[in-house]
Amino acid sequence: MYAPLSNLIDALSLGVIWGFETTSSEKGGSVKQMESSKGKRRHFCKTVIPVRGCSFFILVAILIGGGWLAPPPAAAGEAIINCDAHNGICTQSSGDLSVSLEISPRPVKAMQDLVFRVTLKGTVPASHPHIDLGMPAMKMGPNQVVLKPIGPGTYEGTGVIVRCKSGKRTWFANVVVPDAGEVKFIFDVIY
Ligand SMILES: [Cu+2]
Repeated sequence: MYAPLSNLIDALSLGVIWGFETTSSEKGGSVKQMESSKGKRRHFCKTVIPVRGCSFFILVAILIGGGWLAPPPAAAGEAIINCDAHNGICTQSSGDLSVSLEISPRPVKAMQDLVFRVTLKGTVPASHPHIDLGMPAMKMGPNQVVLKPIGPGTYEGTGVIVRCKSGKRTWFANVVVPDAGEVKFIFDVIY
């Protein structure tokens, strides 16, 4: 949603740096050291391109720069990965609740039985937690992992992460703890 704005800012800063460097390398003593940045830009326009097209040139540069610097559309809505599930246990807190998630076997692959182990600290849930699996900014259909207690504050259940037709590999496991909160682990899987 905010990509066009950030592209514009990127393009503007790139244009300013480019203009500044071009001016600096070309001034060769003829341009005074203390001139304002506005003066530098005018100098850049006069030397590099005819004055008349300067504003238009800058506008076009911004548009082209924005296009070149734009991340692929796929990356725009991507959530930030906050768990390296291939490496071991991930832990997150929400208020008094501390939630650890371990997925095995590792590395974590799609289309195979996975064991999800959740360990809670600081909160005794009203009932057993569960996990909702999904993909950021995508509707993948319900995929819930039922968890059963295997020890004090520790729960386990099995589930399968499917292969997304889009080719994206970023999934989340939203651990829902009844009456205590929820924590979302975002991680990459292997297809
Ligand atoms: Cu998907």
